[in-house]
Amino acid sequence: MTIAALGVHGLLVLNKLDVLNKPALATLTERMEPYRRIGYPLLLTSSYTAQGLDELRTWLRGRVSLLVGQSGVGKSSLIKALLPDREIRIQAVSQFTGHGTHTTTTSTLYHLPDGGDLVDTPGVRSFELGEISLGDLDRGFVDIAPYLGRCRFSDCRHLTEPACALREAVAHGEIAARRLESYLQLWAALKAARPG
Ligand SMILES: Nc1nc2c(ncn2[C@@H]2O[C@H](COP(=O)(O)OP(=O)(O)OP(=O)(O)O)[C@@H](O)[C@H]2O)c(=O)[nH]1
Ligand SMILES: [Mg+2]
Ligand SMILES: [Zn+2]
Repeated sequence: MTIAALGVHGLLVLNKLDVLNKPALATLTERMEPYRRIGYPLLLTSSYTAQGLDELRTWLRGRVSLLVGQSGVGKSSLIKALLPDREIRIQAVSQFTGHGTHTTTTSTLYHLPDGGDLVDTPGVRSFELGEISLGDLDRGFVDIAPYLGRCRFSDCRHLTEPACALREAVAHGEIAARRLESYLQLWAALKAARPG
């Protein structure tokens, strides 16, 4: 969402492929499908088995990239796998909480051997919307944007109103239900943050 608003390219990386069995993998790829459809390629990787790393290298070549994601998903491990000669601090996922323990605390830029740079960032635990406007939000949801302004009521909240273009698009399989949910959640959060 914010990725499109910032004007950068997004690539989704699903790491720890080695721990996924076939059904789990199928479920996850299915869940990622809406993102693939709106232009975020999905890459399956494992820093343990090196699966997908060649493809990842190809994507990273010649650009500056930023690895973002929840703590413990393996961002630093991926960088380590791409740069085996660098010492990067990697820590076990906390057995107690099951959450990552924020191993990476500052962002570090690494130069890649094939050209390009990769920035390791501390894991995201919570998500802040920061300085984005409702307009940014609308533009960020490239799958929803074409339907905005097409509801029968100009003040449609896309909840239970009749002839809501967004709900109809969901019903026709043109917008993924989860995406509309996210959009409405973020919209409500922005509204609450700056009423009026
Ligand atoms: N099974 C499996 N475990 C992995 C893989 N990559 C990383 N891990 C493990 O996941 C845990 C977290 O890895 P990190 O690389 O520190 O995760 P991170 O995303 O950098 O975490 P933060 O720095 O806290 O944001 C470590 O125990 C890694 O060994 C993988 O491909 N497969
Ligand atoms: Mg890290
Ligand atoms: Zn509507």
